[in-house]
Parts: sequence; C-alpha cells; structure tokens
Amino acid sequence: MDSVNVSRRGTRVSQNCMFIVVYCLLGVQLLLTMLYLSRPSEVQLQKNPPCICKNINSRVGFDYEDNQSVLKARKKLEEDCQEHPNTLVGRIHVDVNVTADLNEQKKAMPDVDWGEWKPSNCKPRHKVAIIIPYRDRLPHLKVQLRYLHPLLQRQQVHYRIFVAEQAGVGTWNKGRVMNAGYIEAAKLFDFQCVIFHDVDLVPEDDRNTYKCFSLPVHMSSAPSQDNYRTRYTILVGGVMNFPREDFLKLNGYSNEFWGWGGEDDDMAYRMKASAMDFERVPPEIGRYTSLIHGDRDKNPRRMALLQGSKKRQAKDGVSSLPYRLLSSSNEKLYTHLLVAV
Ligand SMILES: [Mn+2]
Repeated sequence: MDSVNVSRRGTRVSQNCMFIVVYCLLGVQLLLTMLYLSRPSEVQLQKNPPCICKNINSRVGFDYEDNQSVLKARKKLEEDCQEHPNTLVGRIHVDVNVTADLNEQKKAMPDVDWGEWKPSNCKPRHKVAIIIPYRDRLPHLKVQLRYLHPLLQRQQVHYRIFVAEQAGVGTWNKGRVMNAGYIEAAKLFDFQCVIFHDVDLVPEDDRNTYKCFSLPVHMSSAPSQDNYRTRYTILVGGVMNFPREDFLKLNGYSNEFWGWGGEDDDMAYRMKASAMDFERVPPEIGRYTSLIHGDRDKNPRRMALLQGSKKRQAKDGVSSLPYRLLSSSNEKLYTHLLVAV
C-alpha cells in the first residue's frame, strides 16, 4: 500500500512539475511574441520618412545636402538686403502713355497684397509707408503704380502703399488727407518712415531710394514740369520723406489749408520753427515725370495762413485732426483709405 501511495505521490509530483514547466514555456513564448510584435517593422519605417520641416532644428534624419541648402537659404534670409542692390537699373524712361491696366498689374504682381511687399531672399533694412493723397485721378494713379511698384521692389525695401482719398466733392484739403492717411496707416503697418507722394509724380531713377533716413528728405528735387530743377529753396512738396518721430514732432501737416497750395510751404515753416533740418536728393537722381493735369482752385488765403504758421503748429495738425474713416479696403496694389475731412 505504502509503495503504491509513494508511487502515486511520485506521479502527482512529476505531473505538477510538468505543468509548471509548460506554464513557464508558455510565458516565455508569450513574452517573446510580444517583444517581436512591438519592434518597429521595416514597413513602418518606410511609412515615416524623415520629416521635412521648415524649422531645421526639429528635423531628424535629413540628408546632408538637403540640410546645406536649407541652411544656405536661411542664412541669406538673415542677411540684410544690400544698400545698393544689383537689381537697380538707374535711369528709367517713363512712358506716360504706358498701358497701365490695374488688373494686368495685379496679375503681374501676385506677391503684393494690401499694397505691401517685402523682399523674400534677404532681410529688408527699411520699412516704409507710402501715402498718396488722392481724389479723382485714376489715370495718374495707374501710371504711377505701374512704375512705382517695380522700382520699390528693385530697391528691396519693405513697403506698403496707402491711397488716402478725400470723400465727396467739397473743397480739397490735402493737409488733412495726408494727416488722416498717416494716422490710419500707423494703425495698420509698423513703419519707420513715411513718404507723402503726389499722385502725379513718377520717379525716373531707381537710385533715388525710398528708404528711411535720419532726417526728413525732399525726394522730388527735379520734376519735369519745372525743367528738372528745384523751383525754390524751401520747396518740400511733391515727394517728401519723414522719419516717423520727426513727423509727429512737427505735429504733421496743418489742417487749415482749404483748396490748392500752401500746406507744403507751411510744412517747411514747421521744420524751420522746430529747428529741424532736412535734406534734398541731388537733382541727378531726384528726377520725376510730372503727369499733366488742369489748373485747380488755388487757396486765396494761403499766404495769410502761412504768416500764422508758427503760432498754430502745436494745436493745428495730426494731434487735432477732425476726420472720419469711411472705409479701408484691400485693392491689392494699395490699401485704400476713404476719409471724410
Ligand atoms: Mn500736381
């Protein structure tokens, strides 16, 4: 009996051992299967090629040459644009009868929007707002834009063109329109300097750079209507460039000049009263084609108003401009600001 019991007990022990061994083997098998399944398969690796990200720092596994070209492009973008880019051509022949269809121009300049453009292959040195006081001169505007955009792009400046239009048919007040243009442009664009630009002047030389200076600069020193000469010594009308702070220090233009003329001479008086120097572009490059228009209603009070210029300056200007912005819209080649003054 005892031997039988022993042998039975022996059989039970060996059966238990078998179970444990089989369990262990199954466990190991399961573990190996799980490890096998969790390894990255070749198919998965092919599915996820190295990412081609814009930020090269986050790139993993890119090849060397690719990396070099990205680095080169990035370095170029970090480089300042040249002060005198080799894209300049110098003197330009302005054809006043040029075909200047706005839709064609828009198509030719897909990278201009809201009148803004900046170079894509270098870091522009200057950020310039160009404000064109405007009313009822579409043929002039078309010809001007036809030459101005390409010229500014050759100069590699970051610019935005604003056309500030006086609404209605009331008496023209260019000073108010320019001040309103300045205030609205400043809300939309973070510029360093502002250039007020008559709509009937087309630059003839791209060495006359639409950049920012450390003081006001009279750019249209030689308009064709004056035989390419500066008509008188205090002339600052036509195309005038101000550092932003200087324009504010001067309190902008006077709001009191109704009708044609005087607001530009008043500006010269303001600069003199503020002991602010200005420079004038040499006439060899400050050349502009004057687009022809009829006579306008001159302001009969302009001489008398000039006498009181200095007294008014502090409270008559951009700080106290009565106006309403009626609309602000994207005309692609320019930002259109319609103002009631
Ligand atoms: Mn004119």
